[in-house]
Amino acid sequence: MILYDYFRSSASYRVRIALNLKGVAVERRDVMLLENQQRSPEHLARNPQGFVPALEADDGHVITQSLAILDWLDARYPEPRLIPADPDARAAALARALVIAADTHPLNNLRVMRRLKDMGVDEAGRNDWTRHWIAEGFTALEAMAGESPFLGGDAPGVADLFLVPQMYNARRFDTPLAAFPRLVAIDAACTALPAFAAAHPDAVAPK
Ligand SMILES: N[C@@H](CCC(=O)N[C@@H](CS)C(=O)NCC(=O)O)C(=O)O
Repeated sequence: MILYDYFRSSASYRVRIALNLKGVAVERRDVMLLENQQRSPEHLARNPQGFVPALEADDGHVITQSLAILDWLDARYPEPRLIPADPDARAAALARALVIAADTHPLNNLRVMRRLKDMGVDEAGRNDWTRHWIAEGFTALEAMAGESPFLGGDAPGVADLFLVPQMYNARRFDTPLAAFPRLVAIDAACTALPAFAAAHPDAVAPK
């Protein structure tokens, strides 16, 4: 399998963690976002949205959207399970993941930042925008976090795979985190695990 990836892409970081947790080896290929390789005809043929990640399965078919990739990995490589089977637990886990996937991360994507720049928003304004929407998402997720060591309960689950990369982004943009003690603790519990550490952007950055 081939993972079309970018070291700093938080959506790709989710998939890297899942692959590591499941012990699935892939070939990583960097799509250099700052060089606009995601808009190349070659990449658009893989993913018409012009995003990473894209996972090319061994039979050559390509899966896009990180949550769809995680769901596919769960079906193909069931252990450890990331998305619970029980309907109530499944809905709760996906709701937490989607706070980040649907309502936080898309607001600070590269294309959104570029659009804000084109509209005359300076770097300070763009960074403020990013911090604002992360804080909004984290405020809700903190209230949804519960008391378990991980968002997934006693073991990492799908929502943890969305939290950790978003926390990395939050720190990159100096987002104040004092209001989110549960999320900070869960992030620390996750990042202490080898599967998360090996997926960190610094661990996979091009040399
Ligand atoms: N909902 C998509 C989001 C993917 C996404 O936003 N990828 C970013 C990197 S984290 C990207 O490729 N951005 C390129 C751009 O904005 O031009 C997913 O979860 O896979």
